[in-house]
Amino acid sequence: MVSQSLYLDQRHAAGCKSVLLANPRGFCAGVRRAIAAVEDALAAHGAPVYVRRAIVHNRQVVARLERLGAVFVQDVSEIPQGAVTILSAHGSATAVKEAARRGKLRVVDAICPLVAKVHAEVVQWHLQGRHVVLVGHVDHPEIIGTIGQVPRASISVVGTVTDVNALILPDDTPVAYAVQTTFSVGEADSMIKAIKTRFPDCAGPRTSDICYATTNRQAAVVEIAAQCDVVVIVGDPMSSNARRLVETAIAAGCPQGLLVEGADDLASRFPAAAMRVGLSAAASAPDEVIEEVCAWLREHGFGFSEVAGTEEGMRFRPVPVTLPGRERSDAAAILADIRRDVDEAILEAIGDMPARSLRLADAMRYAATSGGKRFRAALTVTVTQMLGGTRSMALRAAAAIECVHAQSLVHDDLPCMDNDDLRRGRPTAHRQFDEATALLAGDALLALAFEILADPRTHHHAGVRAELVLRLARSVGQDGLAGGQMMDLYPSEIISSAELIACLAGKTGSLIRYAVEAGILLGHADDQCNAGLLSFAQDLGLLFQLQDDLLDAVGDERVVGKALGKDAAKNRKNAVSVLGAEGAAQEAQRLLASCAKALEPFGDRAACLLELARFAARRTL
Ligand code: GRG
Repeated sequence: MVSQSLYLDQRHAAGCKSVLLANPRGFCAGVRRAIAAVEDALAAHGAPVYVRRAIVHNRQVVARLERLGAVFVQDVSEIPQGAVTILSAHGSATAVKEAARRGKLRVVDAICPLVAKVHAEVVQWHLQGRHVVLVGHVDHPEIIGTIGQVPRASISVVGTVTDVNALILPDDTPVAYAVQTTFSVGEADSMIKAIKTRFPDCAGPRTSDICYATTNRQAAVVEIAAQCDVVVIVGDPMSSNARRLVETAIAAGCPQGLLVEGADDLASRFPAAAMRVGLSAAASAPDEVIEEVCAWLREHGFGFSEVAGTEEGMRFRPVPVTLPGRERSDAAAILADIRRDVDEAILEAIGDMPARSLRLADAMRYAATSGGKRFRAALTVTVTQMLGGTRSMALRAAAAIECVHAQSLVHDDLPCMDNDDLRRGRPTAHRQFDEATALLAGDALLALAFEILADPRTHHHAGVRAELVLRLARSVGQDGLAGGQMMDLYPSEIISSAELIACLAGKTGSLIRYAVEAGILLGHADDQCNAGLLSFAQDLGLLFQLQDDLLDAVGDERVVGKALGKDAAKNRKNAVSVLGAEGAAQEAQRLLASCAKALEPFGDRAACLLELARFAARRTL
């Protein structure tokens, strides 16, 4: 850390414009979990799902989820009876849950587990006959939710030491204190002291209520603040933890703190004389917005260095989104379950080595872990497990496959191919970064896929690893993705159904087939099993692309998260233009029946696989 500071000072002495990145910054585990809950609920139940209040305090996050089909409301009374309803990460009062129950809403509670801990403590203190003194901002949703756990007269909110002294309570009242999870660490300390001084019979939580993410982000800002002319915090003005970071920077000796929503906001308010810039981001600020801000600073001549910071290993179990009441989508549960693990495996493989290009790694992470159904990954893991192989090996192969898939999407979106601006509800990689970076990120992801497969951690047997590598090479080359994409870009004037099938089987089917093949290689299959599964994989690949073409013709852009109707607009050949919408839908049903037949010999063991095939046929994103 010392060396980082020295480095910054030397750059400054040499007249360089420098950015010092605070570490950690950006999304915390609770925010990731809450956002994933909305995405998972959309995948499980289809759009719309209703979300009471901002799921986390960030407009860009909310806008992206709206594009995917989430509808945000202020009050549960606005939600139609029976609808899937998500309660925000800040936590909700019991009266809100009661109203949701009366409205027969199907509720998924995305409350941050660390806020839930505070709720539980507050209820306990109340049951023990203590008056609760809650340290926090009275109008913040988290505080409103926490107050709503107990009768109103049994809890008081204090925002300053003056508030503590002004409480109308006898000094010998048995009290207990609780703290808003995003409060300032320093201010909370002095207020807790004041509470204990005034009320000698005072209980408190065993571990701090202020969450690890707030504590770490504030400490990281303190570390850099005194070395900077300005500390820029990326975040939304409605975010409490973002505003605390600005205050923390100023309290720690930086002359100026700037809360910016994104690059445009920074451009309009950036102090022209600033040479030494500190940069951090709220726990609800998305990576792509942080990257946008970094890009602006880079374009304006700033070089970057980063403090070592605290490693954050916090992981929460996903919010369960399967609900009683209507048809339950088991496929959604399988996909949600695999998504976390596969994202982790990809992030680990991309790594975090400071000697490498940060921008390339950022673009790789952006392309490979920003959403996506993880359908191919789910196939590999499901087939491997069905055949008695181990999940950890399957996850590595699945990560490799999703890296290739991400590469193909990045390249497919480039101006020289489909020229798309939106993918998975976010700007495409070349829009978010630039064309050269997107191209290189794709190349690096493809190389990484082979590296993962060739690594002994994927399989102890070199022969199996070689086979995994060889078959992947074939799946992406002339007889696979690249070949299929060429047929798509340069079709014959009159396309036969054989050509159509070859194109679909290449550009989409080959990787889906490979996902199953990888599972076969990692599990233990005999030749007969093998043949049945390969026939299943062949049909599933075609089915998946047929449904994609149907979605392009009749899907909902907000749900799919990308521009639709492009094939018809560009007069491109696809399953719908060749077979007609009805013909394509019938063919999809025929392929689904064929998938089911191929799985019959496996009986119940193949239930998850069959569920994934059904998902491919009815998916809306
Ligand atoms: C891999 C060497 C190499 C070249 C790539 C650009 C290209 C050549 C091929 C394009 C292949 C392509 C994009 C086919 C479409 C496949 C498809 C249906 C994509 C959508 O898949 P989903 O729905 O996406 O699984 P998510 O976002 O859920 O991951």
